[in-house]
Formats: sequence, C-alpha cells, structure tokens
Amino acid sequence: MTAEAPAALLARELVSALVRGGVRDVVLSPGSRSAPLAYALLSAHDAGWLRLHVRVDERVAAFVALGLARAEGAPAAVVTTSGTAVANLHPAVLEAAHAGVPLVVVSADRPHELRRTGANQTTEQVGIFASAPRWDADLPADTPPRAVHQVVVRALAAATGARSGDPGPVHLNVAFRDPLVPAHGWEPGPAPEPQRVVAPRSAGDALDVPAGGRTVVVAGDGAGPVAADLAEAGGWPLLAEPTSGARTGPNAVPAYRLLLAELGGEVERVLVLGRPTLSRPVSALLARPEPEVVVVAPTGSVWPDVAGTADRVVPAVRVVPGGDAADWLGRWRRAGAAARRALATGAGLDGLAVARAVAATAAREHAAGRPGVTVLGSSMTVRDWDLAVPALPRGLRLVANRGLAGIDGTLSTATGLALGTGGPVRAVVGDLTFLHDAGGLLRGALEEDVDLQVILLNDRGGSIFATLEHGAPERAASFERVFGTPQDVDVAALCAGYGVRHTTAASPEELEAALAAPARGRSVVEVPLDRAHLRTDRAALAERAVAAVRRTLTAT
Ligand SMILES: Cc1ncc(C[n+]2csc(CCOP(=O)(O)OP(=O)(O)O)c2C)c(N)n1
Ligand SMILES: [Mg+2]
Repeated sequence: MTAEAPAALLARELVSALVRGGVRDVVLSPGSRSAPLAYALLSAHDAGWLRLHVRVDERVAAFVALGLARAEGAPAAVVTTSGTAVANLHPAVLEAAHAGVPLVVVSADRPHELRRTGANQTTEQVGIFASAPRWDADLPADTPPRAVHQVVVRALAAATGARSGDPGPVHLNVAFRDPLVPAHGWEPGPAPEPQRVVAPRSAGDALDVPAGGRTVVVAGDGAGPVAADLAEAGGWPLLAEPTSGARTGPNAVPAYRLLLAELGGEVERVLVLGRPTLSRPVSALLARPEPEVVVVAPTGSVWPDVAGTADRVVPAVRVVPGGDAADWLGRWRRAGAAARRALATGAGLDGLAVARAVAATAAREHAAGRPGVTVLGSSMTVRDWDLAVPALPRGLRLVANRGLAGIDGTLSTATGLALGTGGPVRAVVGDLTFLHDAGGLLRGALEEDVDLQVILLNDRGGSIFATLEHGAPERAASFERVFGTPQDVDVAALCAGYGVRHTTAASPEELEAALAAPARGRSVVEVPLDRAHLRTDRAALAERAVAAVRRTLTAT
C-alpha cells in the first residue's frame, strides 16, 4: 500500500488535536490548498467527532464560526485556503478580538520554500491580522504530530483565555506540501476523549496529587521554595537547579543529572515548577512519552513545556495522602550522595571545586546572619553549580539571568543587585562573560560604590562548547577559532585601569583566603583554569560518578 500523503496526515493530526481540545464546530470554505483539511474534516464529521459547516464566502464563514463560538462559549474554528481568502476573515477576527470570543482561524498556506517566489495564491499570511490574535503559529509542512498537538493545546489555551483570563481569536497558519489529496480514506474511529491539558484560571484551585508513587519534582529557574515544600510533602526526590530557590532541604538530590540515565526510566510522574533549562538529561526525561508530566505554573500565559509532553498545566498542586513508593526517595538520595562523593574526588581547583567553595562560603555567611546575593554567569558556571553544589540553606539568594541565558550584562546585573539590596554581591563568571561586560566595571566618579566581588574563572575562552558536539575530536580543526575563541587579556591591568582590586587564586587555599576577605568595594579574584582537557576530564569524572551510582543502586 502506498504511504499516506504527509499533507493528509498533518491535516488529520490537526483535526484530532482540535477535537481533543474541545472544538466541536468547524466552518470550512472550499479551496485547493486547504484540501487536506477538507477531507479530514469531512471524515471527522461523518465519524461524529464534530459538526462541519460549509460556506463559500470566507467573510461569512468567519462570522458563522464567531456566532457558534459565542453560542457555545467554546472555541469554534474557521478553515480557509490561502491568499485573499484569509484576508476575508479579518472583520470577524477583529470582532472576536474586541469581544473576547474564542475564534480559531486555520489558514492553509504554501510550504515555506514557495513563499515570495511568485507562487500562485501565495501572500504574507503570517501576521496578517496584526495584533488582533491572542496567539498565532506558522506550522511548517513537516511539523511532527507531537508538535501539532502542542501548538493546538497552546492555541486553544490562548483562545479560551485559560491562562490569561483574556479569551479571543487565535491564528494557525498551516503549510501543506503537494500532494494535497489523501492516498487513502480516513476512518477516524471513536471520537478522541477531550483532554483538558490546561486548567482554566477560574478553577483557581489546586490539582490533588497523591503522595508517594514514583514521582519526581523538577524545579527550574524561579520555581521558588514551594517546590521543596511539595517534594517534602509528597516524599519525592527534588531535582532543583541552583537558581530555582528550591535547592534546599532533605529531598534535594545532588548531581541529579547523573542519576537520570539510571533512574529516569522508572519515573511515572514529573511535577515541573519554574523553567528548567540547564541539563539535557532533564530535557530528555521530560521528552519521554511514558511519565505523566504536570506543569505547575501559578502565573503567566505561557508555561514551560519544551518537549510538548505536558499532560496537565495547573496553577498549583496539593499533596493528598497516597501510597508508599518502596524506598523511591531513599534510592535517589543514596545515589545522589554517591555521585556527589565521586565528583568531589577531582584534585586541585576546577570549576566544580570553585562552585563548592563559593557555595560553602555563601552558606556560612547566610548562617552567620550576613546574607548577600550570589550571581552565577551563564555557560559552565551555572552548570557546574548544578552538578557540584549540595542542598543550600533555605532563603540563600542565587541569581542568574536565565531568562535568555546570555553571557552579556552579568557584571552590570550584579552591580544592580548590589545597589538594590545595599548588601554585598558575589558574582561567579567565566572569562568571556567577564570580558563581554568589562564596561560594567566602570563606575562614574560621582556614582555610589558597591561591594561586588567577582570570581573570574579564567580558562581563556569558552569552555562549554568543548563539552558539546563542537568539542568532538573530529571537529578539532575548527574548534578554537569559532567556538573556543581564546583570549589573552591582562585582567590585572584591565582591573587596574578601572580602579578595581585584583588578586589571583591559583589554589584552593588562595581561593579560601580571597573568599574570607571582607568584600569591600569592587574586587576581582582571578582563578586561572585550563580547559585543554575539559571534555575528556569531565566525561571521565561523570563516568566514575555514574559507576558509583550504579554500585549504590545494585547494593541496596
Ligand atoms: C550574549 C550572548 N552571546 C553568545 C552566547 C553564546 N555563548 C554561550 S556560552 C559562551 C561562552 C562563554 O565563555 P565563558 O564566559 O568563558 O564561560 P565558559 O564556557 O568558559 O565557562 C557563549 C559565547 C550567549 N549565551 N550570550
Ligand atoms: Mg571561559
């Protein structure tokens, strides 16, 4: 049997996702580019999934859909072909925008490579309704099914105002590549169960989750201490990034990144708080099809779900009594402790040792009632903290610009934190991060000074790339010039020029001494590091740690 046309499969996936998301009425205007949708909608209608209405004039079709959406208080869709057809939807889209009606516009389009080529009936459909839609998306012809599902979930959440409280029109522009006719008929079977992925804001209350079970809590940037509370209440392992505000308490599992290959396959449910961005094993866990993924996002119209696997998006979770999970937490904790011990065997001063030393100092200062802020640079710094640093005291303030994870503006952000809190700030940054914002060391003669201690990990270039694909031996020839980007700046002289104190810490003892010195004014502690063998050193270290994890897990 010939394979089904990709356009037909994309159209069926889209129709299925709309039905799962609660669309019951679709108004179609005939056309060629939208043919895959026409066939799929007719089949869905015949199978009782939805009611299909057909109108020749798109302006009429859109207003009919608007009326259906108003009548039912549920999203209704209008589907058109490409070109002027789409422009004819504009009046109804504007009405929906101002009246807050969940009108779902689906416009068929040429594939991306045919746009702006003079192809027939092809114009700029993306953004054609300007700011009227609450949300829009441009789906390529080869969009995979999982992504179609994710886009439709987000589109319908925006249309109904589930998160924003602001319902209105949304626009899905979908590219279809020839052939537009299905190779075979489609018999849709029983209607898919409606899936309420995104809890409506008005529901307000928390999702009940039974304690126990093979659940883990993932706390990304900005999760807050509630993630630690949740993990403790449920008896669950807590995989908390350093800047989550939740890397605290007995459930925080150190070096969790190295445990996921061993234990990740057993996870049945993941509660995600904040925005996890740091580690590929966590991304891989979230991308797995098996575990139930619950995104706990108290605010915001956009929620983190990169893999598009979220089964529920809720404002809060309440832990209710539940079963026992056969030493689930205990295994994670023992494995984490083993990984941490193995990681600490590295000799001398490296990024991991600096992370441990600075974190210990911050914890001591916090305990002594001298709280300050610690700022972490992007790149290896924040990841080294994620790997090496144990649970921290509750309330200890760790900040990183994880919004977009830039290496820019880090010293200036730290300066702003010092000005804003009136207290001391310690910033740990890589050399390129430091040099990117060297201008941030400039203090105008009439400006207030700040207590800012910069711990500069100077490995003369961007070491993170060595740990990625780019650092593979077979790419060595291009590596240094366009990724490593070595530099030979005389940092001591640069600091002198800016009137900033400079010291060098080349050993653990020198670093301890520098950290113990009171942070008055602006100072830089330069830690010289070597990145030549980082890739192999880190791989070997991770291997030792994973071996220790395995031994621990089989022994118990
Ligand atoms: C503004 C900006 N430009 C480029 C990047 C891409 N980038 C990520 S890490 C990195 C290198 C950082 O080097 P360094 O600060 O020395 O840290 P290391 O990797 O050595 O730990 C670059 C250029 C970025 N994140 N932000
Ligand atoms: Mg560097």
